Amino acid sequence: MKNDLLLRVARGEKTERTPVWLMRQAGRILPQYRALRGKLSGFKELVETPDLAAEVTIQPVDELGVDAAIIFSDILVIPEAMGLPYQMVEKQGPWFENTIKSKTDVERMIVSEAEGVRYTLDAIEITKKELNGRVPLIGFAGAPWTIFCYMIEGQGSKTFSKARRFLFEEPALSHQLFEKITRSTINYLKGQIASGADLVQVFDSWAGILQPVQYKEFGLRYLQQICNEIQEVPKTVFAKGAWFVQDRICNLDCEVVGLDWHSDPYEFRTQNPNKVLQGNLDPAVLYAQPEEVEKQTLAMLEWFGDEKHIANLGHGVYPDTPLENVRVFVDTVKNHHHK
Ligand code: 1CP
Repeated sequence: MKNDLLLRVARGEKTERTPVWLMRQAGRILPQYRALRGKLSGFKELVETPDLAAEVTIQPVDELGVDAAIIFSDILVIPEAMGLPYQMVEKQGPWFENTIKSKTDVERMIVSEAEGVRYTLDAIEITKKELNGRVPLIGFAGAPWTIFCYMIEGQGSKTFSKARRFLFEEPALSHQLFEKITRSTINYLKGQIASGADLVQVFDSWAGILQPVQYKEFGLRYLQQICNEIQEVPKTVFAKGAWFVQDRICNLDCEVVGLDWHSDPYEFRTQNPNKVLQGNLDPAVLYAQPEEVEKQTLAMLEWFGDEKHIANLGHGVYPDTPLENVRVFVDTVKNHHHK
């Protein structure tokens, strides 16, 4: 591998500089992406056509010079492989025709093998060939709690109150569903690794909406199961809003912990001196003037320190972010050499 900075840092090694990539880097911020996407029937065609998914996965590496690629897919491929097909509605987001409401619905869900998402495995194989060792390729999946949210709710939501209600009304049935999601996710991540993913990230985007006792019971427990079973490559856990269980997240068997911008980098680093941390600039900073973007990026680098840090945003880059500022963010990290 020509540039293995990300993997060396994930393993805890010292490096000459901090690696950088952006969550949601493959997407609407890039004109090449918008051009290709405009020619297709929709998001799903892109995800399900391996050659095209590989192409957009590599675009940010060519265009921005980031230190990693993340495979172009979505976390919702798992509910679909388990038996709940989704649609991606233009300008609105995901939509599921069927959702989980009863015991029969849970019983109908299958534990998916990795083959259930063959197109993403193929996309990973093609991407690896085309990257030809330029940078590592990150595989990913949604965390069981976040997947559960979509399976119950059937679409995005500010509160996911149906999903939270289900936990209280049907705790035993909820666990049955969590078991199936977790098994499917482990199978899928192992498939991605077998196809060439060099590191995997688990996104728990809705971690922050549960109260701590419940997040421990329905969130962390299954994250732990995933972390314990995936031993082939380094793992990153990104649990957005889960600052209330930060110690427990850091104690998971994962090499890297992703932080959103609610965590104070200096405090978090001081409290967890040995953990590799990823993050955490507020994506809204990238709307500021370029000088301000540079200033805030340098401040972040200083707070985390030169070791055990992977520079990223605290959540996905917003689609209307000026590309020039994305470049400033990436270049500022790349020009900052360690002493
Ligand atoms: O038509 C389009 O281009 C739609 C926009 C889009 C894109 C580019 C969606 C719809 N998904 C994706 C790709 C995607 N999704 C990636 C690929 C690569 C990259 O990061 O560059 C990844 C990692 C995801 C992960 C994902 N999908 C998450 C977890 C990360 C996060 O941002 O919190 C979640 C919650 C989803 C669901 C989803 N998919 C798409 C949307 C708009 C949403 C969110 C819906 C909601 O608000 O609940």
